[in-house]
Amino acid sequence: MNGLPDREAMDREAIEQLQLERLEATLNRVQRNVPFHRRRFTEAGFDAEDLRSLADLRRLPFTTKRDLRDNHPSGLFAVPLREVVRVHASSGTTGLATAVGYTRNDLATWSDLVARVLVAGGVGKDDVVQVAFDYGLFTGAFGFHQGAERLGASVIPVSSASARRQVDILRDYRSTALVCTPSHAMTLADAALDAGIRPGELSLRFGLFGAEPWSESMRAELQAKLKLVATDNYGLSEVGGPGMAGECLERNGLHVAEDHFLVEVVDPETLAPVPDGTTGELVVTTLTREAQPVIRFRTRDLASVTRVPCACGRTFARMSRVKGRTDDLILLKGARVFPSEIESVLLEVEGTEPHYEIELTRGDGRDEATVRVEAASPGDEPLRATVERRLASALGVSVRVELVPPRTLARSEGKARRVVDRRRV
Ligand code: DLL
Repeated sequence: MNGLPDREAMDREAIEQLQLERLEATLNRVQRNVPFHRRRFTEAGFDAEDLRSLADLRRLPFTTKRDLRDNHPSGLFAVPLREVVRVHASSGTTGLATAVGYTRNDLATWSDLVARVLVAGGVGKDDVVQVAFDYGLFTGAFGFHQGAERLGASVIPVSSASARRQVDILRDYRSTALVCTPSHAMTLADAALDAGIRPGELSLRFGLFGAEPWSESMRAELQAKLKLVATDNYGLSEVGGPGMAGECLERNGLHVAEDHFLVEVVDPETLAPVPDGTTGELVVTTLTREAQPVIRFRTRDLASVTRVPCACGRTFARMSRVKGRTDDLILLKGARVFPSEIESVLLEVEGTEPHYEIELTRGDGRDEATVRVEAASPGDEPLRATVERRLASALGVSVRVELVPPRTLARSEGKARRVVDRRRV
């Protein structure tokens, strides 16, 4: 299959040579076919023919979500509409969802890339893959569906059935791999427990979770509750959806498909590149997308990248877990807090459940945060005080904690909404 281990184990020089060739082709194509990019190149005094090294890419301006919105839905297409065979869209968490087009070749590449992520996460052609993402404009379900089919696995497209029904399907169809968001996996784990189904009764072996931030403690919890090996995978619709990066079984960073994507990490304020290992904003350039290439797209996701080869033999750069989004950052009494940091603490404290919500309010001109977390004994005052103390010491700022009875916080079927911001209401 195109792009399985030999490609993923290329040496660095060969990777960079391939990237340069593909970048040259991409820049030439967008310069020729997309007025937006042509104008930006001219403004920067850049001609695609001048590209000599990967570093020359830095001469080009960044593309932002705003640029995609201004050109929605098809203004950034680099091919005529008749060559676009599929359209998906971003989830629109931070405003207007923008369209993403695919040519026939884009769909084939996408399937290969997701198949790679599945293989890296332990899945093979004998597996039964239950896809519990919502089928629709969201890229997650179709991406994994096609990737699993490409691999030759059996696909169960459950989409968004009720949690109880999904658990029955997990059991009855003996699904061996579960693909969804980590928060949804947690909902399924609880639903299994409620239905009196012990994890051992399920046939699950691998969980491929992504599309939202999660933590190592959440991984530990999911692995224990569902008796599977859980890997993280990352992507965004603007670059095609899932398939951009995924963990191998070492679970030590997400391998970026560097033959199809070029990643940079920049300081989100100065936009200057940061060294490997330093957290910054991830910037992505697509190297093979035909319908809608993106050039230096600012993802707003914060992560670091390392190019140290992995113990699994893959040489592609690895990105860290996404630490948060630049726009998720909560500024609380001068401290900078990410929801994922709160999650890590909550999951470490014995007695609380991995279901929580952070409510932000403004009282007396000051921002306040209330963390609501489910607990089996919501009246347990010492437990509440412990959580408050642990959060204060981890975050460097105090937040109010409320324990609420199990199953009282809203469950989402797709991406979890952890932060309820009432400051602007
Ligand atoms: O969420 C694509 C995807 C589908 C990835 C299925 C993985 C699995 P969007 O809806 O455009 O695309 O949302 C992209 O979700 O910029 C991140 O902020 C967040 N995100 C995606 N994967 C992860 C992850 C899909 N593994 C946005 N960890 C991205 C943290 C993630 N955040």
